[in-house]
Amino acid sequence: MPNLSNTYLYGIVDFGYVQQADMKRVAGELLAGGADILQLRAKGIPLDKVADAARKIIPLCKAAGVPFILNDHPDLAVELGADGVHIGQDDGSIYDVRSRIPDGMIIGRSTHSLAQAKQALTDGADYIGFGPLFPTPTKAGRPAIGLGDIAEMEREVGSKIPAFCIGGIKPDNLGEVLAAGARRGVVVSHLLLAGDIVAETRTLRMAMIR
Ligand code: TZP
Ligand code: MG
Repeated sequence: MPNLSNTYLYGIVDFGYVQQADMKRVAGELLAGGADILQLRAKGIPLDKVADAARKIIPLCKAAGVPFILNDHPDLAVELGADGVHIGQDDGSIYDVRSRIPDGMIIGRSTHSLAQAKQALTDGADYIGFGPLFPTPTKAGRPAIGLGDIAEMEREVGSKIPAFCIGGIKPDNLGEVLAAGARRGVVVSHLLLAGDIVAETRTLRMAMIR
């Protein structure tokens, strides 16, 4: 299994912000800026388009030595040779997904509370997402959980598996997220909408490493 211990910034190429024709370029820019993990997220997109984008991104990730994670679609993730699959709370049990993928493939789980984070650890997730910390257009309608549980989540879960805080993280609130105890983060819209994705990714990652 790819080693996730030295990971800080998790980048996501999201069809909600990136056109099919730009997938490869944007993935390349996130990687050039130093993203430590890369996910392809494609909500409501036909599987052939998801596969097409993934096949363009995977060689870039391999060349950069960065794990490639597919959001949803465990069977497609296996077929594509992805390093891992990311599943939400409504995507079935980690146990079930584990039974459908080869040994050594990463399973990431979205969590939206301390209780869900602890449960994901118990269930054998390889990493978690924890949020949304702030309201975000990327997951509209999902209530923000705030920063209050980050420290305990890091103590109880983040000390055992990587835990990526997510949701509305931007340069102007990253300081308070880190001060609340976060050690890793996912940034989607701020990076995908940036004028210079490489520079913005580099800047955020350096701020996370401290
Ligand atoms: N899960 C929880 S919040 C979120 C996801 C996928 C969206 C994060 O995107 P952004 O644009 O960085 O707020
Ligand atoms: Mg899902």
